[in-house]
Amino acid sequence: MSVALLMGSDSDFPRLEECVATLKEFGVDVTARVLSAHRTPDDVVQFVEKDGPESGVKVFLCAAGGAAHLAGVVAAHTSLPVVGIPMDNPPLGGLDSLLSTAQMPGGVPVATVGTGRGGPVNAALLAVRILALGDEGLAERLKEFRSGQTEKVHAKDAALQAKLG
Ligand code: RP5
Repeated sequence: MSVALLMGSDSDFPRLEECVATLKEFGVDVTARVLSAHRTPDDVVQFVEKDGPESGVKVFLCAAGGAAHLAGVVAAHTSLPVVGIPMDNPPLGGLDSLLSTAQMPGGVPVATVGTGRGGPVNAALLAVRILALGDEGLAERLKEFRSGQTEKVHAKDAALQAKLG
């Protein structure tokens, strides 16, 4: 079982490194590819319909900016879950990407995360949650991650209280 992280351009990758790191932290295999809905449409279909599933891909994460149609095109060619990651590119800052990724027609779902730093991490965590439905070990690691996150916030709150006296 693995996750495919598709991006419209290599210029997206620096903002997706945390997504890859999060998947790796959970021990989830990830295949990252530059595949563009507009510039390499045939390659997208080849990967989504054939190469990806044959190599064990169960969830597609699709990052694109501007006229961000990658996630929608992927969703049109698969029944596997698709998570869209809108990139916060200039000149419009990501609202363009967010709307073009999220506003899918009924019947072709794309679960869209937010723009900005949290989006790529949340996309990875959604993929982990989906895979954890059929993997007890992964479900356990997810539980530990959530407890660790809670503890970190408690520690930050305690530090703030100590600082304020
Ligand atoms: C989108 O166009 C890509 O996902 C990227 O966010 C944006 C710009 O791509 P480049 O011109 O940097 O290749 O398709």
